[in-house]
Amino acid sequence: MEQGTLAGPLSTSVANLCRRLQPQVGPRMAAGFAEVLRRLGAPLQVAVAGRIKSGKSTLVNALIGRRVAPTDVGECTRLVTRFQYGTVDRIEVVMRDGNKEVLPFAPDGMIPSTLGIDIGKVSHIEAYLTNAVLQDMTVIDTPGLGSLDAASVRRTENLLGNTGKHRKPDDDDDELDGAELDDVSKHAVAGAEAVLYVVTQSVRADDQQALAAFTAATASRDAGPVNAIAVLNKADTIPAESVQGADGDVWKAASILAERQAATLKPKVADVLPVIGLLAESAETGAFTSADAEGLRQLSELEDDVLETMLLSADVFTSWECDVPASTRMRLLERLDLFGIRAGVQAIRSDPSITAGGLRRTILDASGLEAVRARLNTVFAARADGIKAAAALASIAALAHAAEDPAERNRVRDAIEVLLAKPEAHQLRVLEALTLITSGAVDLPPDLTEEVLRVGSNADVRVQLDMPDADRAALAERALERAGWWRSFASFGATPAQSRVAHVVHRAYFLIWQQLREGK
Ligand SMILES: Nc1nc2c(ncn2[C@@H]2O[C@H](COP(=O)(O)OP(=O)(O)OP(=O)(O)O)[C@@H](O)[C@H]2O)c(=O)[nH]1
Ligand SMILES: [Mg+2]
Repeated sequence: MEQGTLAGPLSTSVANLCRRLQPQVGPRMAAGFAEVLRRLGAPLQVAVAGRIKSGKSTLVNALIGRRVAPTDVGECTRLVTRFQYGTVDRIEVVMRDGNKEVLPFAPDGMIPSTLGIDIGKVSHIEAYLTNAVLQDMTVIDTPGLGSLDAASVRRTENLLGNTGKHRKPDDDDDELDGAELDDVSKHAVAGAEAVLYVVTQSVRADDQQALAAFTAATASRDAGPVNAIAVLNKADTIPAESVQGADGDVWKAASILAERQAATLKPKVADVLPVIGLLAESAETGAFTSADAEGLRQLSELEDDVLETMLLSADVFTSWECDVPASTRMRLLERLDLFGIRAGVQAIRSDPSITAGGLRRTILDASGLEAVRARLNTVFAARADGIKAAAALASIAALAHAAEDPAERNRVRDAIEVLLAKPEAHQLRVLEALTLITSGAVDLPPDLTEEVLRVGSNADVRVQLDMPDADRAALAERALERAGWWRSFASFGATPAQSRVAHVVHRAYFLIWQQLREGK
C-alpha cells in the first residue's frame, strides 16, 4: 500500500477518523476505511473527460509531458487509464475479476494500442510513470462520452460516479469473502475528485448532462466550479471568419467562443479556457524535434503565395509539388496541423536566428497550455485538502449508509458530526460558499465577489488579504477589520442568501486572524 502525504489539516482529521473507527466496525466497513485512507494519501485524482475525439488523450500527454496515452485509434482509447506516479515505469491491466497483468510499453514508449487481452474482461489500466507532475496529481484518461460503444460509456460513467442508482453486483463478480469491498462500496470510493472537461466548438445538450451528473456524484453535494475546469480544445480548427468580432484572428475567435460556452456551461464550471492540445503535446513531449524545426525552416523559404496556397488545406499541403519532402510535410502536419505550421513559419520569418528550442517555446506559447496549467494549480492544488476530504467524507457517509448494523451506522455518523464541528472543517463551508458565488446562485457586488474568491481559493495569507508586503501585525489588523465588516454585513446589509456566505467569510477572516496572532 502506498503511503502518501495528506493534502492538509482537514484530510488529516478525516484520516484520523478512519483509523480510530477501523477497529470498531465490521470487516467490510473496515476494508472501506482502508480504501478511503489509501485515497486520502494519494494525489488529487483529476479525470480528463469529454466527448469522443475531443482530444482528451492528447491533452493528457501534454500535461504529463510524455506521449504515453494512445490517441486516434486502437482499443485503449476505449479504456479508462489512470496515470499515476511510480518509481519505475510500469503498466498494469486491471481485470474485472481483480487480477492484474503487467504489460510492456510499446516500442515508442506508449501504452500499446492493442492489449492482446479480451477487452471485455478488462476493468481499466493503471500506468505508473516517473514523471514529476504526477506526484501532485493523478491524471485519468477516459473514453469519450457519447461514443457509440456502450461498454466504454459504462466504464467512463462508473469512473465519474454517474451510475445513478447503486449498481447491482455483476453476475461474474467474485463471491465476497467479508474483507472484500462489495460493488456498492467500491463505487462509493472510486469516483474522480476533480475533472478537466474537454469541449470543442459546440457544446451539446448532453455535454451539460454529463457535467451535471459528474458534479452530482462528486464529493460535496454542490460541487461544481470548485472542482471542474473546462477547456475549449482544438482552438486552431475554429474558422475565425465565421466568428463575429474576431477580425479573422483564430485565438480571438476561440476566446469569444470559449466565453459563450462558459455562459452555457454555467453554473457547472467557472470559465472555459481555449487551448490547442495538439501543439501543447508536440511541444511538451519532445515530439517536435530539430528535424521538424528544419522542415519549418525549409517551408519558410518558399514563396509567400505558394505557401499560402499550400496552407489552404491538409490535402493541398501534403500533395503540392515542392522541394520540401512530402514525408517532412506529413510529419509537420501530424504534429502541428496547419495553424501550428503557419505559426512556426511566421516565427522563423520574424526571427531567422530562432533555434529549435525557441520554436518549441513559440509552439508552447501558441498552445495556451500554460494558462490551463496555472489554473489547475491554483484551483485544484489550493483546494486539494478540501476536495479530497469532502470526497472521503462522502465515501464514508456512503459506507455508513450501506452498513447493515444500525449501531455501526450511527457510530460512523456521529463521528462525522463531531468532525464537521472542528475548525478545519470550515474549509468545506468555504468550498460551498465559493460554489454559491461562482455559480451565480448567490449574487454579490463585483468587489465583494472578488474578495470572497481571493480569501477562499488561496493558501497564502498575504495573497488572501491582498497585502503582498505587509508584516504580521498589519496582516492581523486587516484580517480583524475584514472579519468585523463581514459580520455586520451578514447581520445588516445582506439578503438571507448573501448572509450565509458572509458568515463563512467572516469566520475565514477570523481564523486567519487567530492563526496570525498565535504566530503560526
Ligand atoms: N488540430 C488539432 N487536432 C487535435 C487537437 N487535439 C487533438 N487533436 C487530434 O484529434 C484526434 C483525436 O485526439 P485524441 O486525443 O485521441 O482524442 P480523445 O478525446 O482522446 O479520443 P477518444 O479517446 O477516442 O474519445 C487526434 O488525431 C489528435 O491529433 C488540437 O488541438 N488541434
Ligand atoms: Mg482518448
